[in-house]
Amino acid sequence: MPQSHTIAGADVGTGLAGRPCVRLTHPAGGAAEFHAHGGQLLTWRHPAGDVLFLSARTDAHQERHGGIPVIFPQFGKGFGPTAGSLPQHGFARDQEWVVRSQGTDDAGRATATLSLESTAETRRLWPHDFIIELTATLGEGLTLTMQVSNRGTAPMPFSAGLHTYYRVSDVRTAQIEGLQGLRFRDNLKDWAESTETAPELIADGETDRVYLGSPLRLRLHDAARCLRIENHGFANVVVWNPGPGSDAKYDFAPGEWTQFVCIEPATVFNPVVLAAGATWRGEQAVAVDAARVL
Ligand code: TA6
Repeated sequence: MPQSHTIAGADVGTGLAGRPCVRLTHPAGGAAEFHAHGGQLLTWRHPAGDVLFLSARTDAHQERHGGIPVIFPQFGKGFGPTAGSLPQHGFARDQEWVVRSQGTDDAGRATATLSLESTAETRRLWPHDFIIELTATLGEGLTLTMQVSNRGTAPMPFSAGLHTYYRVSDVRTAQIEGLQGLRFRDNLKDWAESTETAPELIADGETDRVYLGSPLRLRLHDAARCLRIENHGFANVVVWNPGPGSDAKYDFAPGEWTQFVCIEPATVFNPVVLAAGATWRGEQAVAVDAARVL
């Protein structure tokens, strides 16, 4: 991939493990790889540094816990009567997606749309006809728009999310601003509910929380920079880091658990119920600012 980009562009090429991907480039936004495997935005190399975490290990499922895996149609192990009937976080991240279009938009940003449609295999796992269209747009910042349409004749209940792994200089000092006052449920405490009191949350030990009512704006500060994160359409935001001693479990190189925090726009507990023929839309937009001194 070129190191500097003078014009925006989106080209189909090959990425990790020789798999097809679209390479998005923009003079101010850097470069991003959008992979057909899982519909995963795997890397975003901004001129100020990598925004997304990807393990330095290449001997395992390097992409499983890095970049932005797509969650659909179940969050985690699921909730309610259908819990456990699908793989963890659903099947979309394991499917091969199709590159539908790539190019530049009217604002001169690089953009590409990948899609996943129901197949005989997905219908065996989950009895619905659907199409997901995921559009990545790279300008100064990066926007991911997830559109889910119900192509069946019955209502379609689903959960969805963008399991975003942000690279941070050290998770033990990185601060997430914008959660204060929100109710959250803690997966480490049998989903007990409390209110966030911290003006800036530091995930300095194992952390796995679902905040209720997605804030529209968050900031993630670390020693190097500040990220501005906006979520639309999702009901929740999840904050996750597996904490010390977790590297082997998640195929990370030693100490890599300190190098990321997941902040995931998601609809977790109460599924979206999409009427026949209807379309749902969720969006995550991320911009890079200069750091404030921590
Ligand atoms: O989103 C948080 C979470 O559900 C955690 O509970 C943890 O399991 C993590 O995602 C990773 O899940 P994965 O299936 O990708 O190993």
